[in-house]
Amino acid sequence: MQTPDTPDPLARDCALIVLPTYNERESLESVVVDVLSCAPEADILIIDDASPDGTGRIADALAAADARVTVLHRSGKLGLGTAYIAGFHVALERGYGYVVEMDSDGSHQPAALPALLAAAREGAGLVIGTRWMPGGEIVNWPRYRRLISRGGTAFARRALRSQLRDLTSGFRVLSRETIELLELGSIDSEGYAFQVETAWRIERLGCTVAEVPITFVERTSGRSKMSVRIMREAFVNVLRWGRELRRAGPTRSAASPGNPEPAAIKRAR
Ligand SMILES: Nc1nc2c(ncn2[C@@H]2O[C@H](COP(=O)(O)OP(=O)(O)OP(=O)(O)O)[C@@H](O)[C@H]2O)c(=O)[nH]1
Ligand SMILES: [Mg+2]
Repeated sequence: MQTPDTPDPLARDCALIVLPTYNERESLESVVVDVLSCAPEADILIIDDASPDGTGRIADALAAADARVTVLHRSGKLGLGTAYIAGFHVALERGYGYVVEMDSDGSHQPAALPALLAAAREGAGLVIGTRWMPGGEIVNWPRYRRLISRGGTAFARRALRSQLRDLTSGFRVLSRETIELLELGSIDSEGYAFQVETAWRIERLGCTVAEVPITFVERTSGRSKMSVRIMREAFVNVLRWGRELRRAGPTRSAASPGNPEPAAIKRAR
């Protein structure tokens, strides 16, 4: 992995786009090419968990071809949540002002990056690329996936008293300041639960959250890593956090007891 010795002060205005990969050899190259063309000022960090299909070698070739791309290789499949936490640490060390979370399977459209980054630069601590809002769309998802996503979001919103409309969306921008506020060491969930946990914690911390409509396209290659275990983790964790929230009282949050006010949400953009 390439890492500069000292953070570049100019990096404060820049974004690090974190692309976690596990067996994404068919989609990774086109995602990286499109991201670099849609957000030419940003850098990319690919985090590959020793993909058996050779995705890591493709990532290395992409890094060798363009200095904006670097790769973090991990020893095995350690989960999406820990991949993003590793990416957050790298971004803080290198001095970036923003981190983008993005899938590398083609579901998240690089063309949405300018709007997401603009919302972050306008001051939102968290920008969520949102499917379930006017202007948002899902292409080619079967009915059961829509039901799981809508049902899961409705359940989590209610249990966590959240105002966010797409708690499980994985296409996001976090500001450096927001990442510094999150206690990264205490986040233990991955998959959908990781996305719900971080969004909800940020909302409860009182950061400004912007929701920007996105079009989500079902992957056309590779295989989903969604599993019953990941869905169960999300369900169990949301129930637990909801219980802690109710015990903490009507306005106080178990996740951020010192910050009772929920976030200011910027709605449609
Ligand atoms: N490094 C790393 N990446 C992972 C891991 N699990 C999933 N990913 C990547 O995280 C992104 C999201 O995973 P997906 O399998 O697409 O999950 P999803 O988007 O919820 O499911 P689909 O909609 O079916 O694609 C993809 O780029 C995966 O390759 C992991 O354990 N480690
Ligand atoms: Mg996906």
